[in-house]
Amino acid sequence: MSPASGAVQIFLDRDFKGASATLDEGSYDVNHLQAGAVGNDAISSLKVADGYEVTVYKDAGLKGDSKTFTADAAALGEFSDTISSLKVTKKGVVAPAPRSSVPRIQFRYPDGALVPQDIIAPLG
Ligand SMILES: [Ca+2]
Repeated sequence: MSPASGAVQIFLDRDFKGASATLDEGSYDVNHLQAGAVGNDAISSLKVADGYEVTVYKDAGLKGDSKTFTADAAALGEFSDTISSLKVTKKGVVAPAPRSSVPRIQFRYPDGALVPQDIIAPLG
């Protein structure tokens, strides 16, 4: 199944029951969870939309033991009621290649100031 909307749906109870919250792509820290309907150390099941994955962490700040889910999970095992932060990403997205191979051409503004490298380097 897929969430009705958003990339990931989290639930207070196992088997997709109880209070829930829908999350879009991004990172969520303990304060986000505390402000939501589910809360900190409370997630017990979750749904993941096609093309997304969610990495959950036992501690705040995307730290501590972690596990990545790429599909719906009706129970979270040792992660049940422990999750304090999480990250929702598109599945299979890898970090861009290092830029070390980009030619280091330098440009200057008319006043002589060096244009920052990142502005002129091609993406990826
Ligand atoms: Ca925790």
